[in-house]
Amino acid sequence: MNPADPWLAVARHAPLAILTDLDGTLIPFAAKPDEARPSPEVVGLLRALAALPGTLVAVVSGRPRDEMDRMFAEATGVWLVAEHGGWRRAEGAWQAPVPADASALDGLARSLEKVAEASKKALVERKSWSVGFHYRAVPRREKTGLLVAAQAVARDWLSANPAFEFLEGAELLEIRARNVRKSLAIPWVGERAGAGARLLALGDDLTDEDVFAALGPADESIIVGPLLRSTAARWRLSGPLEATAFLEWVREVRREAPTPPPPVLPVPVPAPPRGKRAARTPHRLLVVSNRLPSLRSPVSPEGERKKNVGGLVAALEPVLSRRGGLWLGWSGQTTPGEASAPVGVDDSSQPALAWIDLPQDAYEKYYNGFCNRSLWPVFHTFPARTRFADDEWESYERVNEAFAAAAGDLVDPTASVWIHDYHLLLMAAALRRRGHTGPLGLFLHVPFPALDLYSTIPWGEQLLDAMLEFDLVGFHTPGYVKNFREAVGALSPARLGDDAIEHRGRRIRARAFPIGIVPEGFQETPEPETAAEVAALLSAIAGTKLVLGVDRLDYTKGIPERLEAFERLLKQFPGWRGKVSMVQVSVPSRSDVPEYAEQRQRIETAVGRVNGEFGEAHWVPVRYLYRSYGRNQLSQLYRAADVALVTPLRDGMNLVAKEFIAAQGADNPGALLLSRFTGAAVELKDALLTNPYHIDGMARDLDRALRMPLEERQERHAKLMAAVSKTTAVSWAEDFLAALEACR
Ligand code: GDG
Repeated sequence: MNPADPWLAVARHAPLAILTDLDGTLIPFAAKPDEARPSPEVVGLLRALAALPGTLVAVVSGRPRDEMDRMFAEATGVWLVAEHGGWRRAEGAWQAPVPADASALDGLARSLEKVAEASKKALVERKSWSVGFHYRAVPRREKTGLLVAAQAVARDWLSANPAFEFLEGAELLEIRARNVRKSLAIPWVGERAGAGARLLALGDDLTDEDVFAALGPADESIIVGPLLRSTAARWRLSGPLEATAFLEWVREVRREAPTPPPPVLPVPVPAPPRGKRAARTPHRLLVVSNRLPSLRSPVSPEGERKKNVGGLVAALEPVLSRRGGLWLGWSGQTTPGEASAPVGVDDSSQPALAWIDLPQDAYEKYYNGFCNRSLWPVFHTFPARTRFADDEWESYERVNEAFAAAAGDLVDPTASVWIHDYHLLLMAAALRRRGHTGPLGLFLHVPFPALDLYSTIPWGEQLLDAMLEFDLVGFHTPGYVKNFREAVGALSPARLGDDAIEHRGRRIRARAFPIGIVPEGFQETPEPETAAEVAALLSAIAGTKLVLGVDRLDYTKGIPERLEAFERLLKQFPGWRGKVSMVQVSVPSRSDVPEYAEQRQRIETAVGRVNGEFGEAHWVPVRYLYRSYGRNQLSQLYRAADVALVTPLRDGMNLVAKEFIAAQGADNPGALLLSRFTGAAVELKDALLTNPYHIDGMARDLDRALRMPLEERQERHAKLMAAVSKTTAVSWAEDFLAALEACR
């Protein structure tokens, strides 16, 4: 059969209803929506098609009505659907198919306009049922910061407005009423086209997916553009030029002029393999981490989400969204018994997410056990807190297998996979056993310990052997790379070359990629309502200098030692009594691991001791907050601090140090007292470096930081800010991915 035959049958069918999106489908994107207009040729083509007998043409777009009216004034007979199905017009006046109250969007539009003010090039568009934040024209280096800020505003608003949802389009963030969708156009067009009609739908973005999914078996769907996500469309054309050429051919066929050969035909979208637990998606990049950026409960289709805060999410979300990648992680749910649940996929989120549940037993043994009571303390150089158990190691192996099985189901064996952290060190080996040939990368967010410590792991050789199945292994610092190479040299038969490790005929690259932050994300002023809470705290300590600590509650962060140093300061430098206040924010973490519960008690005892010994009616020396704050509130606290105490006993990088620097004003910046044993100390050489194991020394350093003259603080801050701006979250992710691609 000639491949054109089925398409000839579609093109000749009567009645035929053609539903097509506009931007990205018939016309290329422009920097601003009003710069993109259909050419007279495209308008003429649609008009000519609509004029043919038995042919109905509807343009189904996200644009507002007035723009549609203007663009299609000459397109007699073409039906219009505006605002993603929220308005439609055949002949006569526009009609709204669903009643919806969208007045709540006014407040959101105002907040987004404030974000857009930071860049002259961003644009907020208020439509009847949605608000759009366009950032296509924003310069590249400002884009991510702006997007992160806009996403944060939208997320907060959505949590209070569940009748609305997020849509992330092509460099457009849109918040829209949930009951307004493009697929509302299908029954409308179908009924009017008459009995026996076939529908032909063309579209390119996520909003077109519900049209594709709602079509009947005799209808045809064509996705226009590169295939970056899984789609309900059955066919694909590579871009607007091909799409218009194809429609011109349909017009010629329907005119019953001598049928010309087709200039281009849609190609089939590969079908998902049968019998798999989840359909293989077309994503070419998969990120895997133990936790997902937001936890979605599969039993909550309304998409109730708990956002996972932290630098990794801020770094990877925008990079993955832009590259059309998929992110796999644990759902946050456990299942009873041994069986693991099927893989869940949500392709409509940005980035697309996939998840597995863990059996309750695995959560205990793999996560609380081997990850957090074995690997975490060894990698952070706490041998006394480390213990190993055979059943926990076996659970770790099983969970790594389960993640690899899910990954293998989700992406093609040639796709790139980027795996994160100490939870998943065995995953590359498990994926290779399943036939994965594409590049596999690992980034370790924690330190890699020195050989004598590493050697305490009973399965250390197996772990290293599995890690050598990656093509690229990334660490925060050259010191960790050196430790890793030393362990490989001692415990594996691999050969250490200058620029790669050679093993089983493959080359493995181990390199430092220091992670960064999105500096702009810490330079925003919070909304007055959000600011009030921190303002109240600040007014309670007014008149004293603020020494600030912010950490997850973890024994690696050295919080009791820091409190002791503060206590020592008050003892040895009594002049500071009544003149300085310490605020310690401790974010609850791993509270079901005994060492963490014990640490919490130790901290609370120390706080009680200092306040009992030194407190006065008018002065509370330490304010201890066991809770988390919003990012903007955190920035507000950072900005108000005279000294940040970032004094972990050991830390892979430590993002709080970088965030504190980014939040300071250049005119009167605070001082950073930073532990030598953080990865951050390698880049932030101009901080005051301190040794958290030496309490007297730390107290002296704190005194020096509190007394540091303005000029010195400014000089140090300028250098530190340059370091923080040099490697950002996004450049980190882009650098790693570029190096991973180079392994292909
Ligand atoms: C691991 C490695 C490495 C904290 N409190 C609140 C809050 N946070 C955010 C901070 C920061 C993040 O959490 C903590 O990051 P750290 O780097 O300081 O520490 P870990 O959680 O231990 O992270 C570490 C990191 O991975 C990245 O590779 O640097 O060495 O241990 O971003 O801002 N965020 C919000 N409210 C809070 O109260 N919103």
